Amino acid sequence: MRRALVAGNWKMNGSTDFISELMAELVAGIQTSDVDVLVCPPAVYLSQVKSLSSSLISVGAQNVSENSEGAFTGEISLSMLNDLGCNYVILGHSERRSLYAESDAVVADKFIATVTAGLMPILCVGETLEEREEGKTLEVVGRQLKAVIDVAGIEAFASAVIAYEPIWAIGTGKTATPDQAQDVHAAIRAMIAEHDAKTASAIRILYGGSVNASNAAELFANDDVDGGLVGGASLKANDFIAICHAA
Ligand code: G2H
Repeated sequence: MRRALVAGNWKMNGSTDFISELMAELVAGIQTSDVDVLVCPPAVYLSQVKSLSSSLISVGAQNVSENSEGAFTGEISLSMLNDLGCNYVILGHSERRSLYAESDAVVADKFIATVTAGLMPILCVGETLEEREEGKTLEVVGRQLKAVIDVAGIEAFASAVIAYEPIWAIGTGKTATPDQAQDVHAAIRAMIAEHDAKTASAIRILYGGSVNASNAAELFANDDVDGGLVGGASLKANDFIAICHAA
């Protein structure tokens, strides 16, 4: 039985005042330990969020450097995230891949570095609308996964989470149907099973892309959907709390 995870990806949003209010509401509203809850604020607010969080809400980063330390202006290391008490890092989000040219190879290096540092990567995969319409969804998702498995080895997935985020559903209000999500999640699990059946049945596969308080329950009801990676709706306390309760 896999434990559900609901992760909030705040992206480049927030301020100290906004975060104080949001965290107070989340801490008050999230009293259940039936589901793992995670928030991923912008890096400059990680300390603030960690200090305001409860034992029921983990804190993670939206990105990390594959390098350990040194002359990498603007980057953040895994030892810094460890130092702040972060447990998770989102890797290979489509915004990182498309806007900051993160290749499959770079994502694989970040994945290995994250697992080695003892943090849990949330590896994002997903296709564009054009790729879906051309019937290439599984080819694209398979390529993105293979790039990491080839470099990191399947063993590294024992301490990882995968997030399926169809790019056409991100921030568009257009959600994959529960069936579309289930089909791809099952295919991802089967791809992992080709390497190791035990890892495949244990790994959590989150759905991301316009998850909200109204559609979360039907998405999470699918056998292979183990929670969500939530963007816009994670900035509204009541919505995020409702999504956590739906998992
Ligand atoms: C996908 C998702 C969070 P949103 O990027 O990773 O964002 O829920 O706003 O579509």
